Amino acid sequence: MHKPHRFGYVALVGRPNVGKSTLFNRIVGQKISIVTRRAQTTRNRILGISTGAHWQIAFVDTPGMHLRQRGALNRYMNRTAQGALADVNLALFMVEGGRWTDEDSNVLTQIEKRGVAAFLLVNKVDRIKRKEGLLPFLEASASRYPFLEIVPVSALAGDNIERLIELIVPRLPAGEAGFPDDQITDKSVRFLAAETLREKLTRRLGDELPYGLGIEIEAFNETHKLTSIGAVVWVERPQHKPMVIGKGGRLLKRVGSDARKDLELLLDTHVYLRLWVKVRDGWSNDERALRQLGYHE
Ligand SMILES: Nc1nc2c(ncn2[C@@H]2O[C@H](COP(=O)(O)OP(=O)(O)OP(=O)(O)O)[C@@H](O)[C@H]2O)c(=O)[nH]1
Ligand SMILES: [Mg+2]
Repeated sequence: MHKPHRFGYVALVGRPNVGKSTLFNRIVGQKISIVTRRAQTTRNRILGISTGAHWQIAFVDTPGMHLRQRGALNRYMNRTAQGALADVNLALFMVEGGRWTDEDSNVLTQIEKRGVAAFLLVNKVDRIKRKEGLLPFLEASASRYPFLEIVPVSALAGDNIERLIELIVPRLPAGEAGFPDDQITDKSVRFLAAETLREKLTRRLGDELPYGLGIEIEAFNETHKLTSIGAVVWVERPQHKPMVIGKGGRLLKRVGSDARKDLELLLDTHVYLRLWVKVRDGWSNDERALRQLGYHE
C-alpha cells in the first residue's frame, strides 16, 4: 500500500541537563545545539529538521525548564521552552532514568495545561547496569500522564533512536515536507558561531563558570576561503573578566582554538577569530541587553 507522506513539529522538552540537545543533534545528524555537562546550556528555541523517504520531522530543541528563576534571562528561557509546546504535533518529554524531581513535575504540568500529545523519553539508560531496575521507575512515570509511548533511550550511545523515529512518524499528520530536504536548521551561521564559542567557553571554565556569559558576534565576513569573525564575550561582573581571559590570556586563546576547529568544519573555510571580553553589569537581568544578545521573541 502507498504510504502517505507525513510532516510535523515535535518539541523536545524537559528540565535542564537531561540530554535534550544531545538527542536533538543525534537525530538531526549534525551538531547544531550546544552540549555541556552544565545545566541550563540551551537558551533558545532551535529547529532541527530530519528528513526521511516518507516523512519530515521538524524537531524543536528548547531550554531546560527550571524552577529557580534568577532573573530576566531565566524567565526568557522558561517562556521560550513553554512557548515551544504551542503548535507542535507532539512533545517528547525527556527525563533521566531512575530520577524524578520537582522540576520534572513542573514540566509535566506545562504539558498537561496544554493537553499536548506526548511521549515520555527516559534517557541515559546507558548508566543503568541492571535494566530490570528501571521497571519500577517506568511504571511510576507511566501513571503520571496518558503518554502515547514510553521510550527508554540513550542519546549519548544512540540506543533506541531509530525505534523512536518509527514511533513518531505515524503520529504526525499527512502532509508535504515543510522545508527543503537539504535544510537542517532555522538558525544562521552567526548564531551557530556564537553558540560554539559559548560551548567552548563553558567547557573550559569548568567549575569557575560565572553565570552570565553572553556572546555577541560583531563582525562576520565570509569569503570562499576565509571566514573572519569578531566576537565579544559579555560578562556580568568586573571580577569575571580575568577568569575568562585566564593567566596571560591562555584560557581565551584555548577557547578560540577549540571554537575555530568546530567552525572550520561547519563553514568549510579557514576561520579567523578575534575575541574581546567586556563587562556589562548584570546584563542577564536587563531586558535591553538581552534583546541585543538575541534573547527575545
Ligand atoms: N550517560 C549519558 N549522558 C548523557 C546522555 N545524554 C546526554 N548526556 C550528558 O548529559 C549532559 C547534558 O546534556 P545536554 O544534551 O546538554 O542536556 P540538555 O537537556 O540539552 O540540557 P539544557 O540545555 O541545559 O537544558 C552532557 O554532559 C551530556 O553528555 C546519555 O544518554 N547518557
Ligand atoms: Mg540543551
